[in-house]
Amino acid sequence: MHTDTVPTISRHDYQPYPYHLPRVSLEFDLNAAQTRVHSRLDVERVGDENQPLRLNGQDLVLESVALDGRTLSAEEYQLQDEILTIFPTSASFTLQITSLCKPAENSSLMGLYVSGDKLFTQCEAEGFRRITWFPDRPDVMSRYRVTLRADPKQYPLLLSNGNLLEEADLPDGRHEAVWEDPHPKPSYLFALVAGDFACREQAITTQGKRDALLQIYSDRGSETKTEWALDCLVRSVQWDEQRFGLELDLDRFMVVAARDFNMGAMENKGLNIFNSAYVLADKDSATDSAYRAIEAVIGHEYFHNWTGNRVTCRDWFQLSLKEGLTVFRDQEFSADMLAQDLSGAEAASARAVKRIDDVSTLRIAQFPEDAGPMAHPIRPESYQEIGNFYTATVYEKGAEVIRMQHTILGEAGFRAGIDEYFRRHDGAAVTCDDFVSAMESVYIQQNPGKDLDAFRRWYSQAGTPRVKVDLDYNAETRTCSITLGQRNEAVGIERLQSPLLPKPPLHIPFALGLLDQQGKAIPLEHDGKTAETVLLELTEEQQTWVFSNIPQKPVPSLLRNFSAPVIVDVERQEADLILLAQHDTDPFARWEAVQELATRQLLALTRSVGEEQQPEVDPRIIETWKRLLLDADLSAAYKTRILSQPTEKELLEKTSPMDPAAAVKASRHLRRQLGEALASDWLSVYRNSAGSDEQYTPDPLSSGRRSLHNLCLYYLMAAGHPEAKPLAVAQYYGATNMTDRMGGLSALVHFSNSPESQEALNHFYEQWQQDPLVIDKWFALQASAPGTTVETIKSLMLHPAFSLRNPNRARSLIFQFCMNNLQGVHTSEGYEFWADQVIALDQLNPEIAARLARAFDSWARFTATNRDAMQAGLQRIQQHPTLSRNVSEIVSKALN
Ligand code: 0A1
Ligand code: ZN
Repeated sequence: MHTDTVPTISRHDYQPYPYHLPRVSLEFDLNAAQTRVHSRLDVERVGDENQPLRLNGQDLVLESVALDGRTLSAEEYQLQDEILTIFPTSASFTLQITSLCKPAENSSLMGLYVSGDKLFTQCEAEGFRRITWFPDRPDVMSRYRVTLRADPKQYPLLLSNGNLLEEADLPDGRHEAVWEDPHPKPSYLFALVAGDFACREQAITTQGKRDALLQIYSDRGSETKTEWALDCLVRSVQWDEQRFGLELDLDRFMVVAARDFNMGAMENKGLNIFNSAYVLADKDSATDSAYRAIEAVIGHEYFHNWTGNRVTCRDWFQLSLKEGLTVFRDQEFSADMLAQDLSGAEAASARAVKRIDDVSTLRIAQFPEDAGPMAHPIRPESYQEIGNFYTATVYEKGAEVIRMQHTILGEAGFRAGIDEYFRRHDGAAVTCDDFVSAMESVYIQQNPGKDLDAFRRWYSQAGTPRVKVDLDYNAETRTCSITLGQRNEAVGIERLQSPLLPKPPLHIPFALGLLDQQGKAIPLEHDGKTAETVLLELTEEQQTWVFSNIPQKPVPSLLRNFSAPVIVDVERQEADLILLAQHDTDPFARWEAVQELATRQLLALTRSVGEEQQPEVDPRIIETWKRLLLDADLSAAYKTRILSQPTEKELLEKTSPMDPAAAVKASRHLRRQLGEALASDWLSVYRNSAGSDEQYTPDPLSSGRRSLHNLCLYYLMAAGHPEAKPLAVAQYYGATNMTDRMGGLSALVHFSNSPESQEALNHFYEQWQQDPLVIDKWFALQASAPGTTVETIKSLMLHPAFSLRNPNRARSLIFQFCMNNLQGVHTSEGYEFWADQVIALDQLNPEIAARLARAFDSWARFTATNRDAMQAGLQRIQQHPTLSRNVSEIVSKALN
């Protein structure tokens, strides 16, 4: 497939489908080599007469087509370019189609595929067409009845969406199960699973007193690791009832773990299919972060049952309708879980930990995307391959756009908006605009005469807006005026299309606080209320707000809680940042001030990287770090965040031209200096934060303690402290949970290329070789280690445990190296290796290949040597004769 032959699909070309398919009946003769699917579709015309019926199909063998029971001859239908066209003559009819697909040959993991000895499906976005001929688009919603037939020995369990109607043994030795889903759904939410599984289940009663069964299916033997996932699911059900009044609408809700899966998980109606990495956990094999990730993903998929399934997308341009909203909901769920049982400042700090993690993800993954060749609005205008638009922009920025609506409307107003959204659209396939309109109905009540017109532009503009802040203090009038100005430059494709068109202003909620010179919060009068934090709604290019009764020139605390996904431009003295680092009562802004201090220091270091001697770190930074480290009022989890310096990747993004070698060197220098200067403090905090041998739980308090413990070890190792290595060795071998064990092992592997680190790695492999998820960590750790080169990776690829076909394995070794090992990959061999792997992966799994292909999207911003080598890699990929649509779209955009 080549770029010039790939059609571009535009949002404005949407046309409703001219037929309804109220009922779909599917019969599967399941077999890994060849599965036969008989479909029976009840079809009703809704559009004009004489409209042909077009069905999608991909990699299918068509056996027969019958219209109202009469088999059609090949002349009576058209089969071309993956479209089957039928020419019906009546307004309602039934269509029966028999076709074959080949699960064992399907390495794309889309449609029906084999994983181990089991069968799974993945239909979002356009995978259903690999199962049977169908209008594979989200606005065609049907009731499904599904019959599964298979060999009972190989596939004892047969699952699909909805309720199990009957099970029977068949005369030919096979067995069958019949499922019916009472809820109409689009094809992308269809699922089936067949194989031998263990099940852990729990019966629950919902708010509305409905009985339901929650089930987690996993490989036999791993049922000991599904307790946490089930617990997360139970809490997700309760949380959605309490926070959003949304109740489970099914008698049973199933989650099935798959070893081979392209993404995190999939929200198929009543039958979620998960990457096993987001299901399986026990204290010996999963880290605290894995536990939290499972909670987030279980929550996410469960919350889709309403935001995504009950109300779905009209077309794929509306993807953020369900994804942005559902990510926002899972973020809030996780934050509420962290803050459970806490109140006041403690609860705020617990929630801030989650906010900090989410904003860091946004900045690392989404900001660069929004500044690069793949920049797109959260509601894209066009695509060649929709699989390429499951992006940080649609998901994470999409969630920020929802969060801003929450911030503007307040919790109660947002809830009223959500209620209105479901009142209007339950059971329908709708647009992002429909969502904003529901929210707007509440906004108008709150703010007569205003609307969300400027806010809607968040859905159509790409790029990260910049907000410039000017503060003017008048001692005579004791007033402080704050001027906010917004600027949103054209990015990506926008640059090519309309370089001079100014983008109209957005509606930006900007949370602000003012501190006096002693660090005390100044009460602010705004909108008839007095508060420590005010929300300024910037809707024009520039606006000024004046605050009175300000006793002295204040220090502003800006964009509190990251109230909008923007970059703040402001001139600030180090002294102000230090004051905020000590006193800001907004825990997010406080963290931000410390990050800003560290970033300034790091950038100064990158500039002097060529010099003989690297400059000493500003003693005020060390002093700030020390105070925070020893501050008894801060939680361990929060301390870990505030004392972690920005990652090498974040720093790299801020260098211009981008210079990986300088970013790596500066990062290491600062880390070492902080390690050395505070060695005795790191050591004492390390000792005081040691866990006792009491029962492990992944609760926020003890996992916070473990994270701080590991951070101390990390700085001690960075400093080359004489006690560090023995501590790391002792921690590794003496650990009673995976968080401590990984902490010890990564400290060894990252900081000492010593016999001890190799021994520990070997020991780790020996111990855990039976557990694929742990071996993923083993590969990932080596892939990201400082001394790792392309040669190391190539030899790890020859390891018997490596396989390019398993996405988790490919991610743990190849992605980890190409995306996160700046020192290893930013070499000519590194780029060459990357291009080779994109090409190799593309032959197996285009979705995964296209993600790897994006590793150097920002190549044009690098220093000349790096830039030219990356460009050559991209060109080599582009010239490959058999490129998928997925990879082709990515590289052609990157080279444009
Ligand atoms: N809707 C899922 C994401 C997902 C998308 C595509 C997939 O296959 C290629 C799988 C999952 C979610 O948001 O969790
Ligand atoms: Zn989702």
